[in-house]
Amino acid sequence: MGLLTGKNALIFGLANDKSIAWGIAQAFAREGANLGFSYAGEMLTKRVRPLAEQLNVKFVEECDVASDEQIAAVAEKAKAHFGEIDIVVHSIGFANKDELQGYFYNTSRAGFHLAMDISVYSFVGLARAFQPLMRRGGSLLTLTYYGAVKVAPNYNMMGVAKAALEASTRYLAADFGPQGIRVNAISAGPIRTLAAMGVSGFRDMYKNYADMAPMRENVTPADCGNAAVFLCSDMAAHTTGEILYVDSGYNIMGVMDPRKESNQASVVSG
Ligand code: NAD
Ligand code: 0WE
Repeated sequence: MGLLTGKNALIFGLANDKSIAWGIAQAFAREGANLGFSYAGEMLTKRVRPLAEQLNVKFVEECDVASDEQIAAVAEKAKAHFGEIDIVVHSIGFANKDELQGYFYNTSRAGFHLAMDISVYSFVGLARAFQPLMRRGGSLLTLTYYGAVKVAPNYNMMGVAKAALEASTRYLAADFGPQGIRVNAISAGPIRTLAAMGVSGFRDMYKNYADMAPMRENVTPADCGNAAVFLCSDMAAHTTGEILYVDSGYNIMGVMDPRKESNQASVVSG
């Protein structure tokens, strides 16, 4: 028996086989969850359908989370297909490219609103729409990044949006706790996905990250998948409102360790 056997899980934000959502989908399938996918834009149909087939997922619905109507429609269809829902994963973020370079103070009002709408409100909107369908023991999960807490050059508007997303995770956890529904976030290290590859300077920061992180390794969508299994399973029955770092320990470092290879042997010999 898997850790998610008997649970119905909906995953939002699958774009392709590099997506964090795909790492989560594969881990959930392995643990016996009954899956449904939602994606944005017809363009993605040709990528998402084959992935759904790989995991034998029958529920595949388009939903632009900028639209309350589309969120309501996908919740309606999910109710018809699954009856009840145990898990909703929100793996969506978006800002205009203009808002992800140069100075944060140059952020436009429209760019600020767009990033907050797609990257933050959508999680609240999904929580609202799915709350009536959710069973006790269920959970909501979102994806965040350390740029919410500390300044990451160029992340700019997305950092501010992620800070609001992390706060939203706590407020939703407080709202839904009495119904036995948990709300958590995974704060992932940089991963080469579609959303990340469109970012100038990502390559360098990806490499620097591995050099600075205690474990000297980058993280993968599969790592996020395994952490998501834990957070959405009964193993995390009393964990809610939490931001779980899946980052090779990067966030604990205050100052970079100048030792090139501080492996166990050199630590012991001093
Ligand atoms: P991705 O491009 O594979 O996924 C982003 C998804 O957001 C896509 O599926 C896209 O279709 C969806 N999306 C954008 N606008 C939408 C809309 N209006 N309606 C519905 N869906 C919409 O990239 P990813 O890196 O897997 O991103 C998933 C999540 O992980 C995001 O929240 C991102 O901020 C977060 N994250 C990414 C990294 C990283 O380095 N890649 C690190 C930490 C957190
Ligand atoms: O959350 C993210 C990705 C956010 C993102 C990326 C894009 C690129 C293409 C949101 N919207 C867009 N819009 C686009 O048009 N990450 C954590 C990955 C990421 O993005 C960065 C990073 C890192 C890390 C942007 C600048 C600096 C670092």
